[in-house]
Amino acid sequence: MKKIISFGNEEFDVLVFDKIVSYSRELVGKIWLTPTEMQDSLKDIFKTLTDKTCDKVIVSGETENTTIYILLDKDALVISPSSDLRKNVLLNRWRLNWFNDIVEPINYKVLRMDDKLRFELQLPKVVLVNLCVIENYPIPRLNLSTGSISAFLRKEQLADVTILDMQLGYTIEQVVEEYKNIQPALIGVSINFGQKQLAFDLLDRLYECNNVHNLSSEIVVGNLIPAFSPNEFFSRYPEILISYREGEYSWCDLARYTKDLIRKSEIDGLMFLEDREIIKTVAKDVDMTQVPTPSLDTLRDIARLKGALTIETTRGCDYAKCTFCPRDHKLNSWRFLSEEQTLKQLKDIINAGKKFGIKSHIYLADEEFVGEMPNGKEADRIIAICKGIYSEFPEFKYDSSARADSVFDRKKSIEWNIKRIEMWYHCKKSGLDRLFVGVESGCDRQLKRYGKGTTSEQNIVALRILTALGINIRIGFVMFDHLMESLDDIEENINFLERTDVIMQPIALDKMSFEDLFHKVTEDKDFIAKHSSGKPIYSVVSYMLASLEVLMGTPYIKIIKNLEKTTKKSFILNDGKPDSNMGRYSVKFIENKIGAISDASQKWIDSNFPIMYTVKSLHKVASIKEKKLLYSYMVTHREISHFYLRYVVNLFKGSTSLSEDLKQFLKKTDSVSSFSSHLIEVNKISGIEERLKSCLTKWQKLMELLIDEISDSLETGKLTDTYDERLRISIDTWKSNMGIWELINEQFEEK
Ligand code: B12
Ligand code: SF4
Repeated sequence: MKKIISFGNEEFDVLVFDKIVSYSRELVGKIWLTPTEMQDSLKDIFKTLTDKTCDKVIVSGETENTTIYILLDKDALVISPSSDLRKNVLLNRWRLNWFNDIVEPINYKVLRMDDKLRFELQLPKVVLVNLCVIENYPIPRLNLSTGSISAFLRKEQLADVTILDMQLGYTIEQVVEEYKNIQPALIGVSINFGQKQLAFDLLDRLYECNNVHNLSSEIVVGNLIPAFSPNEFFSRYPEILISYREGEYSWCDLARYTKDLIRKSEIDGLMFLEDREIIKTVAKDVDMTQVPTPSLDTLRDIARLKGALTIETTRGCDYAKCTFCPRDHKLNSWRFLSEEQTLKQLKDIINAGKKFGIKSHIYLADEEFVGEMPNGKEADRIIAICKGIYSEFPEFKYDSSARADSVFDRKKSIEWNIKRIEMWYHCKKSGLDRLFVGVESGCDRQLKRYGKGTTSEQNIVALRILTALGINIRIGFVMFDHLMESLDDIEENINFLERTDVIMQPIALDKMSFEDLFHKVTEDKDFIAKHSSGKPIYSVVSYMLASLEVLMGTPYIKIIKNLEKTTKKSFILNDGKPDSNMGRYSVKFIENKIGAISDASQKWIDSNFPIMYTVKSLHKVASIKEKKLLYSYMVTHREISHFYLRYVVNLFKGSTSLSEDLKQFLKKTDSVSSFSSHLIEVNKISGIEERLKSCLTKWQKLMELLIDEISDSLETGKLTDTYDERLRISIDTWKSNMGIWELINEQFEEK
């Protein structure tokens, strides 16, 4: 006998329902689809299968608990294709024990609508905007700020979220148009370093829309910049809401607030103005066991733009002692996803990425990938994740980052150190393609100022261990800092970077135990000499010639402020006020000459940043052959930058002829004599700035050779550009800016 189900005053064969459920399962498996796309598709399939037009379809939830609500007359057909409907968060808010008489897991159920269910199903519309200064970051990466908040809201079934990511080409105008169309209850803008002016442009337009079109959306800003400078936002926009720290709980509360379920003062982690006073509510740490896979709505566009995938497996940092790192917004507590969650999220992203031809290569964005658990269990956690990865995804590759003392630490036991080697071995085996190591300096005095808790010797051993395990490394290096007293510190750094006995050849571990390897790389000079790769350290520096950014809220700015008090001199420029666009202070170097060299180096970085960032971003997603070529360009750029600094330091130390290492390098481009003559000429220039400008212009000629080579490769088809020619544009821009020496972020200072 046919089994019949009543739904919306109609009778349906149960087989029809089974078909709807099975179609729904297939659809929600496409985790990159937006709820709106799923809704439209479900409306059509319902019509095809039943010949009826439903009143409305609502899709809510995320990967695991995506739920479909098909509304017809007074009923709702609720389908939860991949999880037990009895656990549905929205229905459990509706009525706690609504499934009391149902003992087995179910995937769908027809429910009679009442006012409370109708109220729960009114999901406030939320728009989340990720800003981007596209000239600086032409290649996108999955944005986790908006993706994490969106996934959390969907998982809790509290809002209907749309993500607008300017990395994908949205202009302010288009964001405003979408805002007018969607008319959300809440719009959130994520404001990162360098995006303040862009944010103001957008916020001005949004408030204007609210006035002109009578919209009543609450406007919320979050991420680092508003958290660093709330006053500035409040003085410009007194009605704005600022979310500080993690946004997940704030947004859930904001959604409840729009439905009058809670008061503003009960919203987690929020700042707002009341009677001209800033009210700041408590921000709870997000429970990591509840953190879902970030929303992948933008995945298809990221694939189109050859962008990269990224994910966080941990949050925060409990080392928290680096003097240049502000911890207020990003938290001192280290929390982690469980092994199962990590593997599940990786699987979601890899599988979805594959559908659109994105390589199985993920960039882990963790602040502190390794972390610390009681009894050194953090190494076991990572080993378990690695084993999960290589048993399930043998092709998988990922990049991550770590501090040097997460690799090697003489203060810890030998067993601890050997276990770390084992851990990094498993990381390599599970596809760790590149590890970014926060080395920061090759000079112990500077390392102390940076609060790294490491020595240059420790950095060297850590790099030897990693490279001996066959792990590709990149290192973070902050060449200049404001408290640097002499050129000797820079020279020490340069000598460190030129060392060729640190990056090792990969060692076959089939005949050597982890313990043996530990002793060999820490004690055996002959072994080290025999197995060194001969590559200089500068070839693996991520950003060459960087200066310390004295960020707001850091121990470093406190040291400077103390120095001002004790010396009664002022070092902080702009009347002691920070640049709230970059969340940092402009600080005078205690040694003028070093300040001038740092300034010129920053101009060098900025003139090359957009093109090299594009090369770097394309390298992340290129085929093996193109990857090699792009990588060689990155190394050449590093090499030119390194020797530029060697040249400048030698010049300022009074040298009148080229040093041996410089000659060796310049021979490659046949330019020894031209640089020898330049050195003589530049020595005649008296002003520091003029001398440096002359050096920059001279060395830019070598960069030009590199840019021409990149351009040739593009023209001859050795390199593939993005579909909208972002590399070509970067090359042309570089060329047209030749000889113009200015700082990128000055262009975005408030006008
Ligand atoms: C990717 C990245 C970059 C990219 C940016 C790429 C791009 N296209 O924009 C690059 C490499 C260019 C970069 C550069 C810099 N970065 Co960076 N970067 C990161 C990284 C690794 C990942 C960011 C991320 O995805 N986070 C994960 C998401 C979930 O966290 P989130 O963005 O903070 O979002 C949460 C909250 O902020 C909040 N929230 C965010 N947006 C919104 C919006 C609204 C409306 C609301 C309500 C809430 C909210 O809720 C979110 C979920 O909880 C972080 C490390 C990290 N794990 O955060 C460092 C990090 C943000 N960078 C940092 C720094 C210092 C920089 C630099 C200044 C220099 C440097 N040392 O690298 C430069 C500045 C760039 C410039 N000149 O403009 C620091 C920030 C300092 C701090 N502790 O506060 C971090 C934390 C790394 C660190 N520990 O040192 N960075
Ligand atoms: S720089 Fe990295 S290790 Fe240092 S305090 Fe910040 S997050 Fe922690």
